[in-house]
Amino acid sequence: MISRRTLVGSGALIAAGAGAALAQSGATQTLTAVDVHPRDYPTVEAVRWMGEEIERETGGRLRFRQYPSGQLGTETDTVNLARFHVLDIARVYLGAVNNMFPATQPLALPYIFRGEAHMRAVVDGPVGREILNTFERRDLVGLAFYDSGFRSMYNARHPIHSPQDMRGLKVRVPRADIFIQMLDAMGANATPIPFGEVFTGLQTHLLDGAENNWATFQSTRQYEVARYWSQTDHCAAPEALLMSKSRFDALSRSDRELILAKAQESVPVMRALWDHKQAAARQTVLDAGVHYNQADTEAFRRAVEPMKRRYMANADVAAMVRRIEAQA
Ligand code: BDP
Repeated sequence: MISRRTLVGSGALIAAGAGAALAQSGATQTLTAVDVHPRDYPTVEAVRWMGEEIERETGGRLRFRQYPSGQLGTETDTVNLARFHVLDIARVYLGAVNNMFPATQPLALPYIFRGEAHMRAVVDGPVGREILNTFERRDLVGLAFYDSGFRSMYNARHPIHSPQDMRGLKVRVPRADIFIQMLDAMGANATPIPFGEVFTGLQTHLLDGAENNWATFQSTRQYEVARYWSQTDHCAAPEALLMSKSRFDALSRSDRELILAKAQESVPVMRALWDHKQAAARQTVLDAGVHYNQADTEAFRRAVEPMKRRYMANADVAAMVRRIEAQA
């Protein structure tokens, strides 16, 4: 078990924590919001929009201070920092909370969504709401789901057509059992390392490849070292916007309602930014000469079937998957 004391290690964190405490005493309250992505990324921009809206609506009494680019640590770290109320808002990939919040697992299973519209309908509907509510069990408030597109495979060695081409490749995955099992099932050596270390890992050949969406592939410049993109579309788990529950509960009722409302309103804002970013990133990468191929997605689907069946052996997961599949 991580204690609050061990978490408050770095100077930046002490500054953030102290800032939050100071803000509490005055009229102005500052909520710290973190992300591993840089400033122009759609998740960071959507949270910025949300903060500006809240600042405007409260006449400057409540505002956000953002720490983008992973300044306050890995996603797993920041989720815990939010739980222990060292920081207030953490935007993380669902993979980062998959192990800790099993209710999120159905959304991260491979080939669970028929397309982007299906994924959006699921997270916007009762299934999404129920999953967001489960964050409360461990000191967090689930504010919203953001888009993360579909993830595909990229590597520095050769095009991947079928799972056979994955043999012997060290492929980075987020630190989540689902991702490790998924990539192992596809034939790779799944290598869980933090997001911030992937570029160096590829550059130094510690890794052969990774998997992610177009926007991340481009914004991290991983495409400069991994020159083969193979479209597998294997996972469309969304991003999660989470808030420290103790910080949330300490706010007035009207501030809590404002935060929830603005988080919901930030979803279409994020999606508009996302659609644009995704298309632009893909174009940048292809213009830079990355080799693109469509993989045999049916072969990948078959490869992960046994792994999916193991998850479905859990009645809760199976019930949730049926509801997801039934979503129009
Ligand atoms: C990106 C997510 C980011 C994750 C990263 C990962 O936006 O939050 O850290 O994937 O693979 O798509 O770890």
